[in-house]
Amino acid sequence: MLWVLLPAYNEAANIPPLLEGLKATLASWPGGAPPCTVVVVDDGSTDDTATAARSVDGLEVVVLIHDPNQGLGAAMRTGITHVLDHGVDDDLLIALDADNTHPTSLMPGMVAKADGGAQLVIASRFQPGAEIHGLDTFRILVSQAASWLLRVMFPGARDYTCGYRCYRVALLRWGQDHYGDEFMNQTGFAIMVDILLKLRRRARPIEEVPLILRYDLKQGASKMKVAQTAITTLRLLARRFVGNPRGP
Ligand SMILES: Nc1nc2c(ncn2[C@@H]2O[C@H](COP(=O)(O)OP(=O)(O)OP(=O)(O)O)[C@@H](O)[C@H]2O)c(=O)[nH]1
Ligand SMILES: [Mg+2]
Repeated sequence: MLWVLLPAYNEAANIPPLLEGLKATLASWPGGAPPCTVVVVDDGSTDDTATAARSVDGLEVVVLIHDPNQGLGAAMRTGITHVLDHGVDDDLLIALDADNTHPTSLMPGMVAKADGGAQLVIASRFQPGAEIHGLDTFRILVSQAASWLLRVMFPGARDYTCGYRCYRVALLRWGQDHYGDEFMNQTGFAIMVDILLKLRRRARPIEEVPLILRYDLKQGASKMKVAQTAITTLRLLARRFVGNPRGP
């Protein structure tokens, strides 16, 4: 069974086209699609994100509500906890941004790699064949710098910050059992790096597929606070690097 997790903050305009894309992906899945449940975490949106998430027929969609807004990390924690509570170890969880920048057409390739034995598959901007449409040069440079720094400090992956990932539920359950409350304790964007650092040895070898980033399809302005996220993430890396993180 496939769980699709969408953390969503003011994504009412982006969720319907994303879910229509998911329906098309499932309909044309090579060899037939796995049963799929979508989990949308509406993170205290002030628009109609929850209504938009329920507006598409033909998909099983669970909407979990945060009120008020708690941040991407808290939204991920709520969604992953729901899947751990309702799914089984053999299930797969694909998380992606709800702003329609991550094409669902990459999912069959990610699931094929997971079925081939990978416990963690990342849609990566740093694999041959990756394409970035519509993102400004500054953001591209920041993500390249982050990738370079993280690869040097914590080898094992190339794209540490992209949220488009496929996890075997057993791997997430291991993280929950091993780290307890610390597993998903980052409330903001830093959760993406943090989870990866916590799982990376257990998940080895992490596989990546080339990401096609469709930033040009995103409706609405960027909500990412680049400077604040960079500072929080750098602090986290320093702590992890110096503090000898727990892990196998
Ligand atoms: N910004 C923001 N996003 C959140 C929050 N909670 C959940 N999200 C969702 O987290 C995902 C990633 O956020 P994005 O704003 O797309 O982050 P990004 O892709 O790094 O940057 P932009 O696309 O430029 O905004 C999206 O699906 C958001 O809707 C929150 O509190 N703030
Ligand atoms: Mg985005």
